[in-house]
Amino acid sequence: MKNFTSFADAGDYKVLLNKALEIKANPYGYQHVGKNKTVGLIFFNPSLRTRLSSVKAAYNLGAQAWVLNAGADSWTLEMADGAVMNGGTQEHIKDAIAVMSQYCDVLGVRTFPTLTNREEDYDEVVFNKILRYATVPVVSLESATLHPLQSFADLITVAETKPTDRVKVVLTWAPHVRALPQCVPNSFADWFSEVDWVDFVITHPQGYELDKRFTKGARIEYDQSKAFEGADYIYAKNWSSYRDYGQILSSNPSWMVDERQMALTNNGRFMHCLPVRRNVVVSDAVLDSPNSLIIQEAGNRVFSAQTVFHELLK
Ligand code: AN0
Ligand code: CP
Repeated sequence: MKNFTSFADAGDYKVLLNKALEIKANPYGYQHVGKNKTVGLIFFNPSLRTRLSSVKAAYNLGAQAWVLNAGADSWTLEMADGAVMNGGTQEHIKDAIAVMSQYCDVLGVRTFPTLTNREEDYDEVVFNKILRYATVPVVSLESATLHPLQSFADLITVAETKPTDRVKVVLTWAPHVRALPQCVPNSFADWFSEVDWVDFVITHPQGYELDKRFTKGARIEYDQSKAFEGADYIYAKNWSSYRDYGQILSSNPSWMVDERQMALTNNGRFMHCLPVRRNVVVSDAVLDSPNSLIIQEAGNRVFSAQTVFHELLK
């Protein structure tokens, strides 16, 4: 593993998954790997889980971690190549990333999409600059289009709870009041469409089709009830439209995940990456039910990050 930005970077997912389960069973057993090492974490957007689980993951490995909230804590960064910097920006991303690489052995970076310029977002213009200027391995803490540490934690969660060898996993769109990125569903599809013991189905209203690059031929079912039939796992997430880029096309409350839909599943477990708007995306009853995996899933963010840092530091 050189960098960790997508499913493709994970190599053989079965090997990585087994390593994560091994690390989870013995979280402090790899401290020789992180000894005298530093994990740097830079955030261009807010975070609760990614920030704290990455710090905890570094500590578990015996490494130190620092966090920089770009813009808020540092100089205002210029992204444009060749810019004449006589305006508001104070430091070029080229210099900032090269300098931060001097202060760590792995660099985690969170960027976010514009949701207005699809080409720029899907070309990962900002993240690719960071990959170009970093001189240490880079881990995506969520880019403009993907959130691989989340999907890896989701895979760990399904693997350790699955009731049968084969399981049906359904990714469902759900309503939200703001236009959100496609990162989490893109990434979930990027990973789960590849898992050979998962029957993967995506359900959403018309117009919410994700980029085929990530759905990779997964079954799409426009009837949410039909999709939920027999499901072992329901993974809810809102996203804005990829086709009508960044737009909210529907706020149909009947897509909110409630006990009514969960009753159609095979005693289905509920998952969400969090943060979640309660009683907009999913009802309290589902989130607080014994079948809700949301806290275990968030807990597994430590082990997805720890496994990836382990691979990059070892
Ligand atoms: C973000 C998103 O939808 O991508 C972060 C999720 C991990 N969520 C919100 O902005 C609410
Ligand atoms: N799930 C997730 O990445 O949460 P944060 O945005 O709080 O890091």
